[in-house]
Amino acid sequence: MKAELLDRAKDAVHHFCIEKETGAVCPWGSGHINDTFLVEGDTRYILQRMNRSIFANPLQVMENIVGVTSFLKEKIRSSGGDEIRQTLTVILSEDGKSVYQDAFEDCWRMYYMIEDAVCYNQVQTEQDFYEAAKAFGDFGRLLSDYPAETLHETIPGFHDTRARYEAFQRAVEEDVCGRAGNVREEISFFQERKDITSVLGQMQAEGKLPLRVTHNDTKLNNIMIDKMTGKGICVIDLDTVMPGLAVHDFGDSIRFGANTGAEDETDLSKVSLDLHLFDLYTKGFLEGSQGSLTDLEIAMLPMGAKVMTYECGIRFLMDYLQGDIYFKIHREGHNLDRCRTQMKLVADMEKKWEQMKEIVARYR
Ligand code: ADP
Ligand code: GN1
Ligand code: MG
Repeated sequence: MKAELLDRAKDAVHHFCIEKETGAVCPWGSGHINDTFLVEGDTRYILQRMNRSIFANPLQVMENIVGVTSFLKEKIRSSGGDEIRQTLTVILSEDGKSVYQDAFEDCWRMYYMIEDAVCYNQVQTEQDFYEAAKAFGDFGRLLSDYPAETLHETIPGFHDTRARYEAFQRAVEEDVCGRAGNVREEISFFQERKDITSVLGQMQAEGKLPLRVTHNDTKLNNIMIDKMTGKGICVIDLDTVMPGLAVHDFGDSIRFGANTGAEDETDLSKVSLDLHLFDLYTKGFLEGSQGSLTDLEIAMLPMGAKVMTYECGIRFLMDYLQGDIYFKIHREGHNLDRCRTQMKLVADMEKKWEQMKEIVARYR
């Protein structure tokens, strides 16, 4: 990270309504989108510079987050929970806003750090994964009566897989960085499977799959696991809470967490779908959802997993083709490595398709 950005983060800290004396500020976490910092002190905070090329309207993002977290806090309070640890708390800026806008027009926001909790980039124990599943399922259920019409669409067409495919196809044709020639096999892989890009959207358009308030980015590192109890204590990264499909939330967790390798593993022999983890996640997610999903939604969970993996694959490949302008990368070819793990996973899901369906059928 550039020293200049760290200096700006240190400056931003002083524009929030918190105690004057704070400790060190350091880069934090491994998200692909925002610039995240930990602010040390008696009370610890998470400070983020919101990604402004991705979030065209940061104030709308924050309106969603304030709305959803206030709603959740009320539910947590009334069930006797801890509203500071079980959902994010937006710390206001010195002029009472949910963001501080600096001289560069960047928007900074601050939350309490969720203490005594961890998040993982890969499953450490299967129990954690099961608990994450329950918490994500529960998150959807708690928001089932949230007024969806008040939510802004922070990234239009976020999980419109068909539209993502069209954009990918355009990126292949434009080939602005002259990289397409090196990745013909990868491009063909996705083109050959293009039919799956419309399956879920079609079912939604026909009214067969309901639009719900969903998280839309249910990676394992977007949930904090309580160090003492091992429970999924707090769902974080609420930038993309929008109306969406429950099967997408399920699928994105599988894509990331039920992978036997890391999202950016270069040794593809380590990458596969762990059916046992898939089973555990299905169990936990449905327990957390507590009967709020329809039979068809449950039946489509395997499809959610395959589509989300495919979609993420084309997003990584498209970003590689466009010169790595969306996801943060930490090495040359990083997006291509990520794309290849998603391809390997999609192919493995194809092999294990019947087993995935059988597992889900057992929980219906
Ligand atoms: P991105 O959109 O870049 O993924 P996130 O909001 O997910 O940004 O934050 C990045 C990382 O920072 C998370 O994966 C997590 O490790 C950490 N993090 C974010 N918010 C909190 C919080 N309130 N408490 C503890 N850790 C957090
Ligand atoms: C991004 O923000 P983060 O790192 O939790 C992305 C997701 C992708 C994911 C791939 C807003 O998630 O959609 O699935 O990377 N978030 C956004 O790891 O685009
Ligand atoms: Mg994140």
